[in-house]
Amino acid sequence: MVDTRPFLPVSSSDGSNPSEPLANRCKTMKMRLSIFFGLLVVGLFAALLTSNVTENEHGSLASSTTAKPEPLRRVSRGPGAGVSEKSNWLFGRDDENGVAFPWNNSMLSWQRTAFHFQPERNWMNDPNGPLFYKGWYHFFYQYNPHAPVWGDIVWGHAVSKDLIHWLHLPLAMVADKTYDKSGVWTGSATFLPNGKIVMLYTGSDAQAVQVQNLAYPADHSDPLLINWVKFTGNPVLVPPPGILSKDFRDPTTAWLTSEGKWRFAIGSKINKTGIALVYDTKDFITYEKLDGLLRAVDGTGMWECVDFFPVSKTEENGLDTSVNGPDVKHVMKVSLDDDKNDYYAIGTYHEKNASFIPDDPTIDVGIGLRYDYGVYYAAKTFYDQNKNRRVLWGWIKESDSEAADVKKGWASVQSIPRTILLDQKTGTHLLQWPVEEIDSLRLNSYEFNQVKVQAGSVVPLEVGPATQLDILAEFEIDKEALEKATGSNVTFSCSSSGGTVERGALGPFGLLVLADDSLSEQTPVYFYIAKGSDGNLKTFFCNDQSRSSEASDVKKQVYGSMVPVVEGENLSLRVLVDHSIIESFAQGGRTVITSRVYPTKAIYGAAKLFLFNNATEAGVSASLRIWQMNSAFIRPFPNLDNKSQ
Ligand code: DQQ
Repeated sequence: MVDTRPFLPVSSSDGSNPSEPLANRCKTMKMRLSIFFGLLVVGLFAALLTSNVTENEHGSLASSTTAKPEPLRRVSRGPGAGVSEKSNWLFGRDDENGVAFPWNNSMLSWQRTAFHFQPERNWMNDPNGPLFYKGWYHFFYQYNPHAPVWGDIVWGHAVSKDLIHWLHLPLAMVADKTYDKSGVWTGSATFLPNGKIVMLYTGSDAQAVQVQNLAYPADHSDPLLINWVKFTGNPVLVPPPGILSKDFRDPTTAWLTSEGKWRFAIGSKINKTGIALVYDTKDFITYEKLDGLLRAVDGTGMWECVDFFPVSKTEENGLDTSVNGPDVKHVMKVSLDDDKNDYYAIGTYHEKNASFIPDDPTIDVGIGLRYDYGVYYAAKTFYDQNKNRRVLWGWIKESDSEAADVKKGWASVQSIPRTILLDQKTGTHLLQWPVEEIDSLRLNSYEFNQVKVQAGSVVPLEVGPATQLDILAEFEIDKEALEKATGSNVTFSCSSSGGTVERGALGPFGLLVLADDSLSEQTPVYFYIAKGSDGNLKTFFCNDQSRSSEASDVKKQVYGSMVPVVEGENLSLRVLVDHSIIESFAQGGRTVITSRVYPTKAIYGAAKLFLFNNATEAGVSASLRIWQMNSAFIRPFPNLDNKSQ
């Protein structure tokens, strides 16, 4: 039976100790008052500093004073243009509107991330055509240069030497042709054997028909790849018979067949069945549509941003997209337009009939495993020939209201690029891990060894301001409690649970991230172990946003899923905290959750970190290494004469 009483912080509510001598208590009171006034002055100063925000292109400002609550309107963005909904609907029903929290400027300014990729302003969505060329990592992305909402989509472009510090370049492609007049949508890069690059992308044409177009760098000797040429024969592909004009988008990177042709997939649907069409080409000018499909799964709806790549069964490195053979498995990923999540399956690619067969059809693509159980969509990998690894990018949208995005003048971030490998221990999962370059942002570190966290307790971790952190943690659970706990056939799931207030014998326990001192705001990142009636243990990894903010106009779900724990492994997690984003990785990245959170109090110096254990029986012991994280340099490329097209 679970106990659903909320757990309490270990200290009493005002924090004073009645057994303390009066003189000490007065001294403590004086100290608190000076700290309070000190913080007040710092807070006012921060508000003053941040009140000078530039006007966005719609003329709206993040106001420096607390605004009155305003009603929020539901606006649809995307489906009218034939693409999935890009607007956040925070409140349940179609006719239901909510009220905006009176966000002030210092709260909104705090939300901007410090080491995740973001354009300087406005809206961003899918990653496009990532690649490494002549010493530079290139990142292209879906971008609205005019507003912090989806629309007017073109390709933004930035370069980096290390995937962490970025320099913004002029737009790579704008909507200037009839075949992409309504938007330069998602696409992928392919390297030809001569080292040249071709980019296939979807154009939403003047009639909003989805077509595929070819583009290539104007000057391959330019390491920055600033100028792009669109092929004069565009569009190279139009929707084939039987495919609706708005269901044909997002070509993958092409891979070589043994016959020496290039092959790639495009997402679509027929009725409610998600499908991936396959094309062959010798020259990227003429194309042959193959009869079969790479894969089709009933009931999954439109497939966006299909990704298809090999992973090694034996090695710890990534593979070029064209590699195949007995030591290789294939991964197919689809972004489901219907539920806005990225799903993958591991299986075998059969070149002869150009099909992908999942190892386990019960967890086929679109109905089984997800890359990330939080906010993460339209992801795309590329083979990084510089470091012999496959790198995954993913779009992390906002979980607040569009009105708040307009006030702050920006919307969306990209995940920290992640290396992606087959988990050779389980063979059933992928492992995602922040690229090693992120470690270069680590500043001073704090170590905590074997901290005992009793059932029903909270332990503060003194690490200074807790808004930019890299946390590595391992948990050992009391063995006796594990054995003693009675099993039950009640099934657990993070998303339908009550979050951390739902207590079981063996969990939840983990970290309280972005929490204020009184714990009135907190985002728990945690494990929950459920014992079945057969005595088997199942471990879940969850993220509870229900108390992440006192504001009502933000999403507050409980995210998560099961995480396999292999014999001999401790429970381990890594958490990257960067203002309004929390990326968390369990068991080396077997299960990953990204949350966007918008605290109103647990911000700046008031953001703290705690360990917690809300199990009813088991104690846990935690060992942690925590780094304060530096900010990345993300700014315009210096001294570039603005050569936009
Ligand atoms: N985003 C692009 C489309 C893609 C969608 C449009 C996925 O190409 O299907 O911005 O977020």
